[in-house]
Amino acid sequence: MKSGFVSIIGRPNVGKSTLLNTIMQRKIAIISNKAQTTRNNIMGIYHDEESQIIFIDTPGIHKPKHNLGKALNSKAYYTINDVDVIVLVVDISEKMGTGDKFVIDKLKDINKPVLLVLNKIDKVSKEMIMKKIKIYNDLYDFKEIIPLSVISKKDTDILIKHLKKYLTDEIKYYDDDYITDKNTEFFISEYVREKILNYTNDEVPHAITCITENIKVGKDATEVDVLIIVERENLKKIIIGHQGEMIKKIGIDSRKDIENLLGRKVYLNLFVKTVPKWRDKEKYLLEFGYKNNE
Ligand SMILES: Nc1nc2c(ncn2[C@@H]2O[C@H](COP(=O)(O)OP(=O)(O)OP(=O)(O)O)[C@@H](O)[C@H]2O)c(=O)[nH]1
Ligand SMILES: [Mg+2]
Repeated sequence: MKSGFVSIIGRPNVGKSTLLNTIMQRKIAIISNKAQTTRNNIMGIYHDEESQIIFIDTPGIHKPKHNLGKALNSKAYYTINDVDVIVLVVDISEKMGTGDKFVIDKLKDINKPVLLVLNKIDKVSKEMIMKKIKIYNDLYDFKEIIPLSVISKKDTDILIKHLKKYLTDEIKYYDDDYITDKNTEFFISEYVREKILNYTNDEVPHAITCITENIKVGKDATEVDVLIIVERENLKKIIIGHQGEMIKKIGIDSRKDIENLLGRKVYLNLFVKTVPKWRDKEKYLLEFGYKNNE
């Protein structure tokens, strides 16, 4: 038995959470095409006959513009010191910029194996892949550079194979049926947040927070209350939509995910509340984060 802790880091929107979900073959982390989708470090524990790999998906590292951004960055950095191996994910279809160098600089002080995943190869040519491998090779002493598409299970299997070379522990840390550190409340509120991110435009900021307030298990169904907090009245209007169309759509799709998670019928109640300057209230965030995540 080989085991170890692996942190998945990188800039926003490169596919870190998609990677975790493909490896785990289930929806552990929510995904959107918008930056800063992930707000918490989320653990996904991969088990097979010969190994146990504890993955930690992290918020995208970026130049912070506000307190929430700073808090997200520090969550990602924190894991770097705490794990055995680091998987750095980059989007191969994007031009390398100061943001990538910013992340790689953070790795220079630590003495741990770093594997580079060049993700989204489905979007680029073979020549581009070769070119990028060379560029990154010159930039840092990566243990492995693996071009792949994290949407493909076959591709992530290749990553797992490489990772196993760098696992040094021989302890089984968790039971076979333990797959994540997050609870049901967390997943429910995240599923709702995912639908909001997917259905609304960029004018809806990422500081939207969803909180699972109540889960009532009934005889035939489970009733769930989720509170959506926004900063401004006009955002509340957007989320509710014309004649409640938007909130209805968010509700229907979230409910499907929640029913999948709980394996039974669900009645979902969504509430929207405006709390001005929500983004500045980091204390609030941490408090609610605590409620939802620990
Ligand atoms: N074409 C293509 N798209 C991908 C691939 N992997 C992820 N994506 C898309 O990239 C977008 C971002 O994916 P996420 O997994 O949410 O990215 P992330 O790195 O977790 O982003 P943050 O949580 O914001 O840091 C989504 O729209 C995904 O569907 C891939 O291999 N190919
Ligand atoms: Mg993510």
